[in-house]
Amino acid sequence: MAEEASGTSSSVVALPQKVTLYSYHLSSCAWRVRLALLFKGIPYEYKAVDLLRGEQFTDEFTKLNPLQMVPVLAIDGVTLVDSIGILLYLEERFPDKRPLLPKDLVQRAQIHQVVSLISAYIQPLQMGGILATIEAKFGKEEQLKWIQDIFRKGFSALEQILIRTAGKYCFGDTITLADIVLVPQFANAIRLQVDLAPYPTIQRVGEALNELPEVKSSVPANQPDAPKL
Ligand SMILES: N[C@@H](CCC(=O)N[C@@H](CS)C(=O)NCC(=O)O)C(=O)O
Repeated sequence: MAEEASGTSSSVVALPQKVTLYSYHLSSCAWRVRLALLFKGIPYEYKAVDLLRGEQFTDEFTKLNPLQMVPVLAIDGVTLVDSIGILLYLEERFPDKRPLLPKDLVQRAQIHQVVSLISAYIQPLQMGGILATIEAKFGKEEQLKWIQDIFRKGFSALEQILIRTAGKYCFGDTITLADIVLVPQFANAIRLQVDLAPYPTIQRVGEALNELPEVKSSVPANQPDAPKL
């Protein structure tokens, strides 16, 4: 990874006055935004939206996001929806606070390729609603096969990319947006009992990411709306 992405928090850009993240502890998309806010050192208020109880369908929440999904981020007097749009806003608004994209255009494109592979292929095909429909129509066994197939195709492609680009993390030894989207997907793979043996690079990078303090504090179990054990 080029040095330009390895900067520290040297920015003089003032922090926004109030930042509110609408999140659900188990949402992988909201987890991406929690991570970016933590890496960039932007304090935020956590507003829980209980997806299991259907709070995303209330009139109040639909006004914030007509697609009725988390995450939503209120920042700088605007309301932003969609995790990738939010990540790009944070990166462009606070480019010097722990940069998550390098300046090199080819590397940026490769990082966007990984972000897209995970956020536009792997994650949408295993959303809770889709898995519930498959289970209801075809049963638990077919649902598991569906999950395994998505991961097999998605992670095989990702492994081939990361073999060439990874250092300690997805692109060299610097955290980028690719790592931000990988963290929740890696956790989902483990939760859904995906065999990671065919993907040694993903496994190594995922485990290295899990050691970071920002990752530890952003995990679902550490969110205010996680069930108390
Ligand atoms: N492309 C959107 C997808 C957001 C998304 O899929 N959110 C899920 C949780 S990870 C959700 O809110 N689902 C609510 C539902 O399925 O009713 C993003 O990246 O933010």
